[in-house]
Amino acid sequence: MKLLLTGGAGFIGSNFVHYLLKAHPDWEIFNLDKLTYAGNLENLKDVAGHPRYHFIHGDIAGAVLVERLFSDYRFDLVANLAAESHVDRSIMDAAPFIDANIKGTQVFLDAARRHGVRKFLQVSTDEVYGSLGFSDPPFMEETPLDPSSPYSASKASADLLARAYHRTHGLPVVISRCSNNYGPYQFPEKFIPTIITNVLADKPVPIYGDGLNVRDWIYVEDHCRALDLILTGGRPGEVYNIGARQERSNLDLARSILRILDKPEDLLTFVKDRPGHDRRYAIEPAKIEKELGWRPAASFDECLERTVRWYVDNRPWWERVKSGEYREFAKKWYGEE
Ligand code: NAD
Ligand code: TDX
Repeated sequence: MKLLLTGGAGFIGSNFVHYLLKAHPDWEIFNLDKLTYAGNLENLKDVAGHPRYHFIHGDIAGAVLVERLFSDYRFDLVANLAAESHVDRSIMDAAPFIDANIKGTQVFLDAARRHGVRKFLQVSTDEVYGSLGFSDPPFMEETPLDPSSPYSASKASADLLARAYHRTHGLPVVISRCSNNYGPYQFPEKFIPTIITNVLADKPVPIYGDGLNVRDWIYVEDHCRALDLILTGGRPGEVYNIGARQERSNLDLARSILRILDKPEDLLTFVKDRPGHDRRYAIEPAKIEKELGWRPAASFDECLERTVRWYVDNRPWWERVKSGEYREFAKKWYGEE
């Protein structure tokens, strides 16, 4: 089986590459990644020479390259993870989000349609559903799309394109919508690695607004296992929500991390709120649990401790990311690209 995965040098993508190489000893994995600021080949250093893993440096919106890859390699499966992924950046400048998340998805869908694939997995997010009130029921697969940020609007657009290619062209598309991930290799612009790395450096932790916004957290390896199950067993044309039923307010979460690291609460600093800040996300994962037998492998507390420990043990990794030094790695590795 040949799988083309996009965005594999990012947080979830690099965890997914590691996961797939172990889970499927007969699969060949091709990773197409543009290496934006969020792509870091250090995340994949240990698999760089693996006989079943191939890295391709390129843009998913580059139609010529994408067409060549599909005709040269005849992929069986596609998992589209590549995206601009940070809400705050999309507020500052939406343009790269339109190019990568919408245009890139369209280019990929067209290539898959021309060449045929067994399954096209579009990796999406719970943010496309918009914001919940504190007492609302969680998002279901049928919940109408109601995105708030340019990021989530671009992901919702990609979902609609993917669904249209299924309905119009019969492309075997499945869409996954997962809640907030945490774990190793997450870029320290996102909330959990921001908290951990700031606390480890005794720097203030920025809490947006009143800190009472709620997110539903999932350990990245549980997400990877869900994606694998959807790729192999998900029904074409269907959407699968993924979430571990672990809602936490931002303030509670930050306090838990301070407790794990035995640091004082006065590091928490309230700052100006994010414009259009969604109040609450909560995912109902009953469909994937029932249809595909998915369950999280370990408790939230255990996975959070494991994640904090990873950042403690891998300080050089995040220090290189925060200083920008990690970008030199690709140049050295590939001889000055
Ligand atoms: P990330 O920002 O860590 O990584 C994104 C990767 O995509 C990077 O390696 C980057 O270089 C690559 N990329 C960006 N634009 C590209 C382009 N035009 N062509 C090729 N590669 C490109 O993101 P992440 O957090 O790992 O998220 C991965 C996917 O999962 C995204 O589609 C995101 O919307 C989705 N998702 C993320 C979360 C989360 O909590 N992080 C939750 C649900 C869904
Ligand atoms: O410094 C911060 N302080 C803070 O209070 C940051 C970075 C965030 N926050 C808050 C905003 C959110 O309520 O923490 C919460 C989580 O923020 P992010 O890590 O930026 O995640 P979110 O906006 O919820 O989006 C994430 O989950 C869904 C990912 O970035 C998306 O890629 C994914 O689709």
